[in-house]
Amino acid sequence: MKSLQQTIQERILILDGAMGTMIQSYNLREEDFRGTQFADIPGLMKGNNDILSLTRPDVIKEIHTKYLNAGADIIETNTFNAQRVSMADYHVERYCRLINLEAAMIARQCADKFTAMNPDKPRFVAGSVGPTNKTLSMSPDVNNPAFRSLTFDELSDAYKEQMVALIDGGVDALLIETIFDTLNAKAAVYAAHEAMKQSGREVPIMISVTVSDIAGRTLSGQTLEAFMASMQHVNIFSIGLNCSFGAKQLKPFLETLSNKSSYYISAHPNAGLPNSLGQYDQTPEEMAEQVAEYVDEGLVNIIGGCCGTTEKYIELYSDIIKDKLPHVKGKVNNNLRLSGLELFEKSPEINFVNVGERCNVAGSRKFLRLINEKKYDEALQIARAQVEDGALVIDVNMDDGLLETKEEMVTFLNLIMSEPDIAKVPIMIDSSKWDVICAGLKVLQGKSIVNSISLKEGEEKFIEHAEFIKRMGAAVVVMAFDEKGQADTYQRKIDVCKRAYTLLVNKVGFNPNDIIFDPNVLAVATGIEEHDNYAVDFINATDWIKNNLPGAHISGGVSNLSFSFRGNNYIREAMHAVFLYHAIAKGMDMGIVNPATSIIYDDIPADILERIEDVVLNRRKDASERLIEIAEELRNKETGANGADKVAKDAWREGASVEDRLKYALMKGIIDYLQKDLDEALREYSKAVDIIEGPLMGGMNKVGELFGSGKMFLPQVVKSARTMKKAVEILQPYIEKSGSGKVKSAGKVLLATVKGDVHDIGKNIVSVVMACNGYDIIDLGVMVPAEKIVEVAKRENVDIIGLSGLITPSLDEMVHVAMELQNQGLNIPVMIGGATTSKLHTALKIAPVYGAPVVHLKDASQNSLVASKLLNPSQKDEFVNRLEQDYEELRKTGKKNSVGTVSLDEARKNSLNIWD
Ligand code: THG
Repeated sequence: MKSLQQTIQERILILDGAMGTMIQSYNLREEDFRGTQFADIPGLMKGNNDILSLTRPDVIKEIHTKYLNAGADIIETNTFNAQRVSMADYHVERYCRLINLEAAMIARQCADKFTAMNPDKPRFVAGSVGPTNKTLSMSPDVNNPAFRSLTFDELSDAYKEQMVALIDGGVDALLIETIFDTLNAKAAVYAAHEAMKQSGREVPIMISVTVSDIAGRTLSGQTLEAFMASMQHVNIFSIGLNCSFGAKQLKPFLETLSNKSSYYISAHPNAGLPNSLGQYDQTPEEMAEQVAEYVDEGLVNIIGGCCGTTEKYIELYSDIIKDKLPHVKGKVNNNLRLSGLELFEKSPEINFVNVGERCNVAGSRKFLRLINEKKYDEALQIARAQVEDGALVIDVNMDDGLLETKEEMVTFLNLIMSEPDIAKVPIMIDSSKWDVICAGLKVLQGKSIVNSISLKEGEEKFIEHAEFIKRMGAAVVVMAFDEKGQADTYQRKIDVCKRAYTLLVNKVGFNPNDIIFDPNVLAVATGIEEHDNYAVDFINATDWIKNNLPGAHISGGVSNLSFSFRGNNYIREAMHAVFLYHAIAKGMDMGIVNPATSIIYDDIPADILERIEDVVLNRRKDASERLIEIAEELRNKETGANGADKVAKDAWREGASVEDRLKYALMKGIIDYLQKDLDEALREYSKAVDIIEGPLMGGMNKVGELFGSGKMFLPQVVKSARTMKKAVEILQPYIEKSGSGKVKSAGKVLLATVKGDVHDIGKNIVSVVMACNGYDIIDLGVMVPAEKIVEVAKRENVDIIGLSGLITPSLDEMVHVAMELQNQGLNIPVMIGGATTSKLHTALKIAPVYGAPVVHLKDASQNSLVASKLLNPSQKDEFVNRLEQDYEELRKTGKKNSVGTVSLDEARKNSLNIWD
């Protein structure tokens, strides 16, 4: 007999319909449910469908038989609620093993009977595992958001008991379904692994989520993409959606799963939406018509039904799938994926991920005090402020000798989960205590980062910890420590990291992209000569790791670097900016930092910069003394307590014109003085619009330039963009009052990721940055066919078209789009961007087929600048001429190498010279 794994490659499989709806039609009474076995159990038994496998097995058998007759390839056991947690409601928790065993055997017998009748159509049994009646990620008590009615361990134990019985009873797969809380699902997959180990048999794991709102989030608030990141560690056979809505409303979410995963896809929707009485009245024919769309569009491998469906619905499926091809599993890139409520994907466009360091009792006196005093609201405020300041991940550390470390970690993480504006980002669980890390992992539904493990206690512990982290689905920071201690030289750092990498990848099977090395940021300028080369060693080790340990990321606790300058925040922050500038250039892609920092490399005055670089790059023997000297001078200028902060913080305002202040505020993303400065500007300028087009735009252009040259990183750019938005909001009423209506649009821009490509991070960044620069954006999303681009470009009369793509086939598709534009006689400039695109390819392949300018852009910071040149009649010709000359040059030199052999880096280098 063919296995489930073989059969699914050949055709679309039919899953059965609802068990509950069918049971209802039998109008069973309390005695039916209770039987003789449970006569003495207190309370009501009616409604406990799962007990019927023991008390009315004839009914269950008949229902399975009806579905098998209707053509179901897979039937589900009658065990949706059959674990201790739910069964406790009926006081029958001690019968869980029996219920599951019996249910699995009934289904097994029914399926085998049908297989025997027609071996060409083998029938399978999926063990149904529901979400239980409790949720691990939310508090049932409104007054106590940190409270949970159940723990991860309790739930996974309950699931394990159920699953062992299902496997023992002979199921072909486990279907973890109607998932509304990812943490419950994580407990289920954890249990599945344990159950398979115990029963000695592996079965495929099928996952099915239910979305709770039309935005497509789970009840516990995750987006589907965040959910998939949380489940990335599981060897998933199929992923899908069930319950929630009818087939029609579920379709867009099914498309998300199909496009963004590499699993088989299942769907078992409800029979439409419930009416006001909670009944489902979509007819089998109506439902079949909607499900047929899934099939026709190649979205699914398994189709079935949930609430409201019966065998009448399922029997129509055979016709729908006849001669239709099953969904072909997608491919996903191997970027590091993390999640909170939302997905965070570290794509190549994101050059640096800043992890907020402030929720650390050892790193912030204020945070320590708040936790000590149990002022959790204020402590949460610190987390929120970091997210607002652009932190992409939040580090949480409760390691303090006088705190109940584990309890505080759990409480704080639970509290974060009830604050969507914080919980949207992934968490970094920071502790040197293993039990604290375990406890943290067991309360987070997202895919988190464990910070950290190391070889300091030897290989055995290291492997054991790594295996657990892998099973809990987290990424990991590995500190460059070993049995001898902290790796403090270049050679030690790379040796330890290499050893850890080999163990993780070869022994543990850890995903290399989930490994984040921390080669130890140690304090420099301490006066101890051995410390002088610490930053250089870190930077060089970073370079080595990037080139030798494929997939691994590099992080570090940046603020450690400047401990010797405690009290002098300006020097400290300037040192961090310098360090990051050099380390990011070598591939440091993550860092634990203070996200509120406002100092960027470029504004450090030359004399200070020189002395800091002397220290960081260890360029001269007396570097430390010279930096201390200048730091003292700075301090002497300060007045009063807290002077360091004050002077460094507000010095930029003194003596500066209102234009310069606005520009500065934009660059730094400081909103504190916007209202004040804009009020002042409004008195000076006759038109509010001029403030936007003058100083504000000037500031944004500067941001673009700095980003382009690696002196600002993405979160800072986004912060600037947000500040711009805020400024425009403040000015909007004045613009409206003056009658000039809206701010004059800088131009209308159509953006699209081309057909065949689903990547949109880069494009979305372009969209944000351009919108903040006053462009009207029409974003057509991903997988956009050429015809659609042409149609919308014409209809909306756009000024510029931006095409994005990340995968190689997108290059050809871009050529195709350009040809279509040409065929339709359009003359709209095109901007090209995305990881595989290059100036060389644009020059050789795209520009030649289209009459209007086609400009390749290196990153999102360039678009606004280039667009403004293209749309400004006085600049356009010169720009286009230079572009054409440049392309001509590239065509001459580039062809020699042929496109295929020019590396992306070379192509990138070539593209640097045009807009500077
Ligand atoms: N690597 C990894 N994790 C880490 C570190 C690391 N976690 C902790 C730490 N190092 C990174 N976090 C901080 C947080 C704050 C400070 C330094 C590192 C800091 N705080 C101020 C000080 O001590 O002077 C306190 C300021 C205040 O009280 O507000 O510098 O290296 N993997």
